[in-house]
Amino acid sequence: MKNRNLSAWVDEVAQQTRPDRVVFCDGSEEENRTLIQGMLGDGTLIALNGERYPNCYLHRSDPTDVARTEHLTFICSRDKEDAGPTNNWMSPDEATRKVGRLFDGAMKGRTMYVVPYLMGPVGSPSAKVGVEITDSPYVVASMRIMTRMGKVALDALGGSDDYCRGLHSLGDLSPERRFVCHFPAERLIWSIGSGYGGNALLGKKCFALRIASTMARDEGWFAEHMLILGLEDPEGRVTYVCAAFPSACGKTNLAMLVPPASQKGWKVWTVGDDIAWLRIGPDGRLWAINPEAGFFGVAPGTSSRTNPNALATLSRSSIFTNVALTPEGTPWWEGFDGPVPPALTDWRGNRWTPDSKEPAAHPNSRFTSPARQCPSISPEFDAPGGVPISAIIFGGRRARLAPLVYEARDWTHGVYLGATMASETTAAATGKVGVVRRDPMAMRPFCGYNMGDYFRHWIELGANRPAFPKIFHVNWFRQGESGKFLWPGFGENLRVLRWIAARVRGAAEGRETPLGIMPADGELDTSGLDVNDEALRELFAIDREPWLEEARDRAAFLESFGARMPEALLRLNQDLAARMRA
Ligand code: SAT
Ligand code: MN
Repeated sequence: MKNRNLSAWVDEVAQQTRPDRVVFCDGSEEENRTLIQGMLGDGTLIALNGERYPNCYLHRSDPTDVARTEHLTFICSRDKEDAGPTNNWMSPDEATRKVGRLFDGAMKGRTMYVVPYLMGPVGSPSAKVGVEITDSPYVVASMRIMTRMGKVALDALGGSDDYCRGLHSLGDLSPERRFVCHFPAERLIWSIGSGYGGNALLGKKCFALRIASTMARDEGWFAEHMLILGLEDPEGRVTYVCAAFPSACGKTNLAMLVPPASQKGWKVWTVGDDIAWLRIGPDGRLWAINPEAGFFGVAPGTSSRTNPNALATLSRSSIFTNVALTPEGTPWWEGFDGPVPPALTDWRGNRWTPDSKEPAAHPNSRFTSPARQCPSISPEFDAPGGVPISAIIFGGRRARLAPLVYEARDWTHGVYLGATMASETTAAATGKVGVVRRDPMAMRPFCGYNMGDYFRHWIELGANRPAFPKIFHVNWFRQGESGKFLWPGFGENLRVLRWIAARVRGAAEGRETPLGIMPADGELDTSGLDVNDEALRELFAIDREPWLEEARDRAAFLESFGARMPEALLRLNQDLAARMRA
């Protein structure tokens, strides 16, 4: 290997972990075929029906290892304050003693794969190289879908030592010895004891969000948990939008939205479904790239009604994790098209019938598919400079309180809306589902440093930037008194995107409210929808008492950051309470 720094690190890791064999991955077809053959041989993968799902495989993870484990995820900065109150912190010394040691001999009897990967389009000034060392062939095959992996990354790296190091081992898969540690100062990640998603595919949450967010702070850009889409209007003009929702709140569905028949001439182009790296361009605008090359999407609920583009994307060359299996050898999950099959094999490999108490697919089961297979993939997907962003949307899953859509009064107010986001928890992380938690910018589990500093970075980077995006807040999930969703969601969300694009282009007036700017009468197209005037009123209702309660809750959250919290956000929260009282 040409890169001396990299070969020295690989040697050092091999000496510690003691693998039987070391394989340097080049990302080729042939290498991938060999890996897949090996995994079919030892049961790590099950081949799916080759006629209906060509080149597709099912992987069943350990039943204790099915989601990200936030309580075992650590930021290992020297100073505890730099991790902040939303992160778990471990000192670098303790990490070395407690976690580093677990790698001693961890790869005995296994193959150690060295996986160079590029985050971002080839040739992009925003792209960054990472190298993951892993003993999981499933991780290698997944990284090949999720990133630009192999030779292309080594070429981009050349002789440089400018790359993010990630060391991953399955260890013994015991939750007692499971840790995901991040060392932002060293751009280093240690992950042991899990083979699952964001715990093990280190390019994704660990590098592209936690480590990259600290790099972005230092270098003056943003690494965000956001989808990127282009909304094309009937005149052919495309408005690019980023949106931050917490895990499993519909980012993939929105990014791949298919306009309903009523929305003639409109089209959504998918640039990314999970992560955006945003930089200030020479024109003073924010330009976004998607650092990833694939989708790691939530399977349950994906159907030709909710996301036909995802169904088309995952129908070939994909890896499924913890979904159910039909007798025909095709994947299945709750919410899939058609009637529920009379008999299935569930995600654990057991026989399942519609009478079974547990779901057939794990609620956080996933598909891993190449982005280029998506029918709505943007022609700009590989553009080295990215796409210019006109709007940033924050949102969460909230049964009450938050209106369908409103716009921030200015950039700092927009940062306030992001900083005070809250959402009901989902199955994407272990823990209780459905409890409201504060999840600023959908980054709470993914910000690699003190979020007080993160908010300051947001405020400062956007100060005096007239060409920066406008900021909006949406909530597709508001329910009426009876518990029924007030808004149809999915493809009909296009109508909300249209209002946002109109605001950005100066083609909608909006109306001032104590929360921000909402659509003026008639500006949100609801023609042909089953949303009556009463439902529309409820969707935009501002209930004073609950909002005063909310402002108190926000104050407590903002104050938990102490002196690190920018004054401006505290003032905006007092301002909200004052407007509600008025
Ligand atoms: O498991 S992942 O962290 O990759 C997916 C998610 O939680 O968004
Ligand atoms: Mn995500």
